[in-house]
Amino acid sequence: FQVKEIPTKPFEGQKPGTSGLRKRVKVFQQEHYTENFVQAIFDSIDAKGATLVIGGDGRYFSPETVQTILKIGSANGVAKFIVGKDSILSTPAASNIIRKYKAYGGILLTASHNPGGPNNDFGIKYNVSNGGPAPESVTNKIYEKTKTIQKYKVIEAPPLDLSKIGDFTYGPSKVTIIDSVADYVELLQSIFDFPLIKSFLDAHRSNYRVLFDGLNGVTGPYATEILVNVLGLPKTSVQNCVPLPDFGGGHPDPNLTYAHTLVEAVEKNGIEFGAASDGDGDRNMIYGKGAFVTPSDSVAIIANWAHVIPYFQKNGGVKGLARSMPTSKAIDLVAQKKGLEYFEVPTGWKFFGNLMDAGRLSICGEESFGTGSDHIREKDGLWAVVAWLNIIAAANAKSPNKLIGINDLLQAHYAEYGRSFFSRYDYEEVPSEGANALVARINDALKTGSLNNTIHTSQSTSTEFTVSNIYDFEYTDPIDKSVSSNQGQVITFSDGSRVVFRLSGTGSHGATVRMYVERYVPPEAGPAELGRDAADGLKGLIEVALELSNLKEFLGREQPTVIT
Ligand code: VG1
Ligand code: CO
Repeated sequence: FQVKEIPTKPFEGQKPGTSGLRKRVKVFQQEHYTENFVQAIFDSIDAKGATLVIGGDGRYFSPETVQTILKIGSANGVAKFIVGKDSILSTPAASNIIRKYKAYGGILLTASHNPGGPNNDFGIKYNVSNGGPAPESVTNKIYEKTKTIQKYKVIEAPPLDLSKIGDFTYGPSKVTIIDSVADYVELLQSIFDFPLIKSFLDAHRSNYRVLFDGLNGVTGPYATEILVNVLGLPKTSVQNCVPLPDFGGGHPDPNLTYAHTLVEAVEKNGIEFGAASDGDGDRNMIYGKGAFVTPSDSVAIIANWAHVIPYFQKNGGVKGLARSMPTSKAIDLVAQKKGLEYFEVPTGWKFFGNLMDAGRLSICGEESFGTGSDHIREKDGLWAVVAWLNIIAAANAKSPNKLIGINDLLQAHYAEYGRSFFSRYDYEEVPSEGANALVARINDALKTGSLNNTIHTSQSTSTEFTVSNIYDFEYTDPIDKSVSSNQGQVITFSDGSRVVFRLSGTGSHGATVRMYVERYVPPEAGPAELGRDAADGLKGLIEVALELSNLKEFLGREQPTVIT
């Protein structure tokens, strides 16, 4: 087979962000753009004779890109490709395939929750052999290669039909096209107590209904197999479960703003258990009638109930817990009570991988609707949904006379641990100058100490907040000692509240500023205080955060784009 070398020139800005390279489809469609990035991956790894997994969320431009990766990968010596049928593998499913078949790595075609279609986003992400996103040492190398690339290599072979499962040859390489769903469903069945969940759902057909919304993303076929075929729920338990290349024109992000199809259906029909996942299947939202679980609470509750999940009964139980820095400290309290080790890592799932590989971390989460465990090395939307079903079923097995729902578990958790009121304000696509000026202002206060011990009073609630400290979050990986700096600016207050400012690393263009606010209320405050609406419980702190940062002036925005 002839390997052809195609001359090219570097493109600017091919720097992988929090989770791979994400740009508009039109940017990827420029001549040589996608090829350059794919060759830069192969220039940064040693894939000769290796097995590589390819899959993604099925968004627009995925099938074309699979062919590009086959051409370039084969020319760079990849011995075998394992490809999801029709280029589909959810992010957690791909992580599982890499681990299960001991592949060298994988290339995931996704821009996660960003809208898809010819005028929206596409993305390419490289995962390493543990099944997790490549660490910064690898992504930095890829970026360096994109800056000097002069040529890429291709094999001249006809495009492969991605719709047929089986073993094929492609130039000098082998290709196995696999069922996208089967291995993943088998994995979840080995983790959770499916018989218990099924008997609970069977017994409560009329008074405990489930609705999962795939938001036309990749999870549809996975959720249908698990909920309808394995657990025997009616077909009406799933909606928007056919993956579409443009996600039906929607924004496949499971939060109260974008997952409105779920929220409306749950409210209209009074559904007890609702859930949704994002475009590539790694995020989740748990939302039942009158009960929204914030992701920070969700991971804490799963950790608190881990003993009812068979996976955590094996292998010596739960090892450690972790969260990303901006995520609320609810899970820390669970770790303290249970005497477990716990960690605070920078934003992005790649930072959990080393701890898991070292056997020190079992359950972790991010405030951005990411929850997961060491069963794979990505966050896992359907894992979280089935974890909640497992917990609900177990709680009800101990409560024969009263039906326990999501809200009961939430309130019981607050009564035991107290509640960390948490919210995030996103200011999307703001001018970079404004975003940088905001960062500079906080840095200045950090260096000069000008804000330390200053008292700020919220006008509407008359609450006082005294600044106790400001710092820039830096993380030293406990396993490989690598250091990640500038991971967000944290302002702490004397009552234990905190506000975090961070620039997003996943936007496809423009700057996005995130402001995270957290205020802890102890169990002694009582049910009325603990059960307040989050926006209400955080009102004073949000006012103070906006005032002392001058955010509105710097960004020229009165309101955030999204509040979660
Ligand atoms: C965002 C979230 C982060 C998450 C990342 C990838 O990153 O804040 O918690 O890990 O998206 O999620 P950023 O840098 O924009 O804040 V996904 O579902 O895109 O893989
Ligand atoms: Co995602």
